[in-house]
Amino acid sequence: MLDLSGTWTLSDESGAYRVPFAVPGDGITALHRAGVIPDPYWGQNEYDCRWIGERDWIATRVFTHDGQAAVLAIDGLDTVAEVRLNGQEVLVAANAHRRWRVPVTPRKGENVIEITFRSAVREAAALQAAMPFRIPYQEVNGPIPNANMLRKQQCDFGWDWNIALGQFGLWGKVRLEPANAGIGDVLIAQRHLPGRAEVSLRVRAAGAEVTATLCGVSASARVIDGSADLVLSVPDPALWWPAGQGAQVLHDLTIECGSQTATRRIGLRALEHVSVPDAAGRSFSFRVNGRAVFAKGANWIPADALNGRITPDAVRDLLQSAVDANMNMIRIWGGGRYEPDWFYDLCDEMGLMVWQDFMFACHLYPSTPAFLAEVDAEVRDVVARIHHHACLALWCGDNELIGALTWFPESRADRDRYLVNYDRLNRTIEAALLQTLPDANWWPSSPSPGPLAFGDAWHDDSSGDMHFWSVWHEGRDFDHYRDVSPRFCSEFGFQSYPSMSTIRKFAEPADWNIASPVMESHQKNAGGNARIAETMFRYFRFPVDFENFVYLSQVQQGLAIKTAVTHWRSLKPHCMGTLYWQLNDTWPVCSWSSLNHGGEWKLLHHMARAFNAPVFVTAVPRDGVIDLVGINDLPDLVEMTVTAYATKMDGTAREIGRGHAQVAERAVSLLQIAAADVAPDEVLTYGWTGSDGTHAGDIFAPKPWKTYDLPDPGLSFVATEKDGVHVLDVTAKAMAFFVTPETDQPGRWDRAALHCGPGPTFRFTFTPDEPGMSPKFILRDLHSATYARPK
Ligand code: BMA
Repeated sequence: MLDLSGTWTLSDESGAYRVPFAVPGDGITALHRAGVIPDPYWGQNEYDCRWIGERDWIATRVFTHDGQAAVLAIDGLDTVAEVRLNGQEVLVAANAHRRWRVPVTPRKGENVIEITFRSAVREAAALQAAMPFRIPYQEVNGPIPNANMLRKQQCDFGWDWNIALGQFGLWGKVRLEPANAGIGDVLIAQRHLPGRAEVSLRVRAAGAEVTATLCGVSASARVIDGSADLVLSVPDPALWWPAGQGAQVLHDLTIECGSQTATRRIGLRALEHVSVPDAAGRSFSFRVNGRAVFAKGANWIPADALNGRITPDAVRDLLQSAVDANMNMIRIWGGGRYEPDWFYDLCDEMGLMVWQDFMFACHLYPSTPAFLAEVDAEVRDVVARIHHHACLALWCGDNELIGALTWFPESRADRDRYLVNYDRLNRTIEAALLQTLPDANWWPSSPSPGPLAFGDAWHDDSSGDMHFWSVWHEGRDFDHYRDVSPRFCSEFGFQSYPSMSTIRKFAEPADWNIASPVMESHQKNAGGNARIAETMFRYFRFPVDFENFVYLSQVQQGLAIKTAVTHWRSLKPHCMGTLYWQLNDTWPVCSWSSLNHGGEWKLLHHMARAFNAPVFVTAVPRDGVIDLVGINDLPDLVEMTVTAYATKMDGTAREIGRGHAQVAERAVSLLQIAAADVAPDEVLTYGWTGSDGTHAGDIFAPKPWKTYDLPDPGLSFVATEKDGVHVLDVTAKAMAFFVTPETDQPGRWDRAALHCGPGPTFRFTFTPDEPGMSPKFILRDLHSATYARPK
């Protein structure tokens, strides 16, 4: 095998530019590293970088070879490209989502490989012009037009959180393999029977016989017509579980054919997607090894807008943050990419179930024979590549394509045409998936009320999965989250500004104003900043300055999502999943994410860790009552006890009730309090314990925070350091809400947005990214953020 990763040369069609090109990587990152363009993420540089995607680029590399026949393997070619070996065309490709394997005969000695990347912007426009009828795309998610024409990461042409650069390049490895390498794709299916797991394999191989071994069990089969079928029966299998449910046991499956060996690391588990008609409509849930598992998590978008900037270490950190916030599922959203193999390895190891969309989002798509043939090949290829991962829970046809039928004048005027057009695409995906993997968990679209149902899954909460956007996109109150009872909410979100440490990476202090052109250019959802500010007026007193606006925008985002998640968890098992929009960011931007670009936690992420806790109590206000509902996601029953207090702003508290119940998989009311028991100048504070050892508490403010007169809590702290970890012991003289420590150094806090009352000490710990720093600390809380300090 000859790895062709490393430094190539990149030049443009005019010959004006010639720079080193790190492969795998993208051309824009190469131009930036060579100093030809500024950092596209800084200020408004984005707009000065758009020209790059409007021309062709040529990447070349020289290598030496022994001249034996070989296979050129390319794992990610973005997108419309011709590949030449020693001047001869060997591949014409137009799909960034596929792997390519081409037989080639290099010369003995020196060879030149050359890839011409056609301008994706021009190619997309030409394809649209050649369509039999116009295929509309969503302009708010496409400042560069016609992304829907290309099998390319759709957000590369911009999105309502993404920079629009039209990147190109090689996002996967490039190598020369010996011709006739013995083992190709391996399709793996599992069946779980009492006391054993039956693992069936279909191995594509060039050879006479294949032998496979798993957990000490071996089987062999002859190769017939290029493939061999084997069954391995594993007694008493050690099972894989999602995070929070058990261990993530992984086993090496070894496949041998002649002198060739291949391995796949698999987890043994029965992962069922359950969606059946019931009294409410149609359910939607996951069952792992026979146990119903409430899915808690978020939507995943690409780890960076530029592929060349993505590193496995940074992605590991993002996924670890998901697990640390008590998540067990991510949804790989359909406007990005199918991730590289190592991504799914990480999810296997961490117990993060993956809901995998096929890569179609928000636009309409062609159904020409050429387009569908490309989709068919893409689906078969991707499924064969990643299906064996233990984390893989669901294959979903697309993101929001059913809703999109109602978004364009063309499809509104002729729904028949565009619905049939959509169904051709959707059936192509479904058929290619199920022919490759007959037992796959398939869901036609997200959101969808169910198979062949084309209703409004943005507002109908009875069936299937729901995208509930009324609070953000329609400006409804946070309480409106409690008006719907989704079966599984796979998208709902609320924006915030990125943290100051992230803002410093793209804006000078002179631009630190919520309406400055630089801040506005880092907000891609039209009206987004106004929505954040307007919502603040509804719930809070206005923040005293820009930095406190940033902080309060994150408090507000956290409250919105907490309201949704905790309420829908209280409906368990009617509702069986909450995946908020969105976990991460592709660049520094105002968005719905809970992690800043670069991985630092926003307040929502800290709050999610608390509100996703397996044993939890939430306050549900309704009809003059506040219901304290106990939720338990652990496999075993938990005895829960809750004590409730009405608490004044100075911290004086009166006990107003106690409750107790056994909580298993169904959420249970522990205590009901008359709403009138909490006076207008009081909040409800409550603490709970569980027989599993849980000891936690929370606050519920029945009225908007702006209506409470907050005394200065006189927050103070004592900072100490041990072995590079900094400890802040915080005390308050009155109630202090959403207490958040900040530093001038990069690193991670163990918690934030904590409510502190007078009396005890509240401990926060900070682990800096680099040891040996002497960070400075400050504290923010609702009072410091919204009450002007006396001069
Ligand atoms: C959803 C997503 C994305 C979008 C988000 C915020 O519906 O599927 O298309 O970024 O809304 O508007």
